[in-house]
Amino acid sequence: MKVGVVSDVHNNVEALTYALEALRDCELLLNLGDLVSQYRVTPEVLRVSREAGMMGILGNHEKCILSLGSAAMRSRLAPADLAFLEGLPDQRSLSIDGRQVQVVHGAPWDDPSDISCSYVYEQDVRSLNRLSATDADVLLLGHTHIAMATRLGKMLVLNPGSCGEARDRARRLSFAELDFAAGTATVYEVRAGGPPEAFIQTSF
Ligand SMILES: [Mn+2]
Repeated sequence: MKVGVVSDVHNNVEALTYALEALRDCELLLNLGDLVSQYRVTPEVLRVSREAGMMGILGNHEKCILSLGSAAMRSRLAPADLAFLEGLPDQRSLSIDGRQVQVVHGAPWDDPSDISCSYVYEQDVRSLNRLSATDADVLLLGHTHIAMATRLGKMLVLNPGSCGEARDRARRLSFAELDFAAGTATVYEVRAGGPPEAFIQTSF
């Protein structure tokens, strides 16, 4: 099965639409959270995500919108959009082609009741050591807006980067595709006016 992964879209409908077009062969589409932003929700991004049948989780921005202090923000949302956000789980555990896949926004140990999420960077040995306790074949995470693919024992840890708000040095927007039959994971850069370009490729 081919699985498309986007994270941290932050209302960027144009980049999400680009990624969905590139991922059109995928049978499953995942969104790792922060589809919208804490102080701004573009209904269009929710519509595009829903129409594509994306399976999502909460990011810290959605958790903030759903928290006690954001009643004013919630009152501005269409009921269906609010219900959509309320229906998102904090994490997901999936079985895909016989492999265990854990889907989180920041890190598996994040507290669902806390709106802050952990940042896991490739250079952060302490966090990576902590991740190695995760019982999964593939761990998908986002939040840093920086793409990463690293192996911890048998587990692939993959961050597709942000498909909406670039924060890496190359100012890249990106998304990922995992081919579970071939055992390959690829992170692609969104390139305006052209086809996506792979910049991380690994096997799992
Ligand atoms: Mn985030």
